[in-house]
Amino acid sequence: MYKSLHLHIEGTLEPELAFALAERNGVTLPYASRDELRRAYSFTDLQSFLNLYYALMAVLRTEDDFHDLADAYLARARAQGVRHAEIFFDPQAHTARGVPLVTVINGLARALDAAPERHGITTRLIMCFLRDESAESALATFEAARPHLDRIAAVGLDSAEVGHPPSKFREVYELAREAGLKCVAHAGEEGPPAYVWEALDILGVDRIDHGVRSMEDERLVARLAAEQVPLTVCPLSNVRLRVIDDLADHPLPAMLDAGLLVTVNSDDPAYFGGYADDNFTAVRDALHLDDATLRTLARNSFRAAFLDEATREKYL
Ligand code: ES4
Ligand code: ZN
Repeated sequence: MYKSLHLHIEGTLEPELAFALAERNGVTLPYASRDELRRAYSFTDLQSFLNLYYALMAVLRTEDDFHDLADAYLARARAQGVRHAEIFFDPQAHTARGVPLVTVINGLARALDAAPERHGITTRLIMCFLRDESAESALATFEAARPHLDRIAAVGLDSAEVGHPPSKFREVYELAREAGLKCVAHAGEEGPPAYVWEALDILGVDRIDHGVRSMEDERLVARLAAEQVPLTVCPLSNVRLRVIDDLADHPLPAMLDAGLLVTVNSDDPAYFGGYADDNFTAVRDALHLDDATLRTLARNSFRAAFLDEATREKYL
């Protein structure tokens, strides 16, 4: 039974749904067919992926679109054994296209509210700021979301990492924490270990998303191990975005050996070749993980989840 702690809902948009929503909304995609679109999924780095990820979002326009996207994800996640999902969304990627924030949140929330009954999955929603946009834009997004904070468990930070250090977002994280939200941030995916230090020391995050490049800094590894800071690692993502050359070379075993609280997650499953169980199966086979290690990974995601006491008991 899996907990999914690092999943971008926009990254679950499968070509089939993209074309269906394009037709429903009268949006023309620059791809003739689903197969042609799938052929565009050969990425050279994070930015080459983000270009397609943002372009395809053009099909997401109405509250029903966001509902249908999330509902399709939840069905697929449950089929892969996910029982709890903490789900990122990128409000600025939609408001910048003229889709109101309330449309996005209401659509997602309608699917998430129905998820325990309909799919047997509990959920949390994590609102991410685009780090390649300005600090002012993040602040404006947070203020616009204030009336909806009862639906949001945490804030996060994603998009193009290099050149956009966590320190840029000190103020908005302070406001989020004051409002009672948990804090996470992508750091150490393409960016250097210094960005992981900043996420910890300046943003005060409760988890690091990715964090694989932390392994380049011994002192940082010691800190992450001592404080048991959860790291949401995404193995298939790392390979597809060329953060790691080959799954067989993934630092996951070294991270576990160093005593880090590592979890396995799927990131943008429609783009990177797999959902939760696909990621677990891939690392198990490529890295020859034994059953005890797989159990440790499952336990870690339980420890790292933002569960309230009642939900936690349910999963004990
Ligand atoms: C993302 Cl893999 C990854 N990294 C950073 N930002 C993202 N947004 C969606 N997927
Ligand atoms: Zn991510």
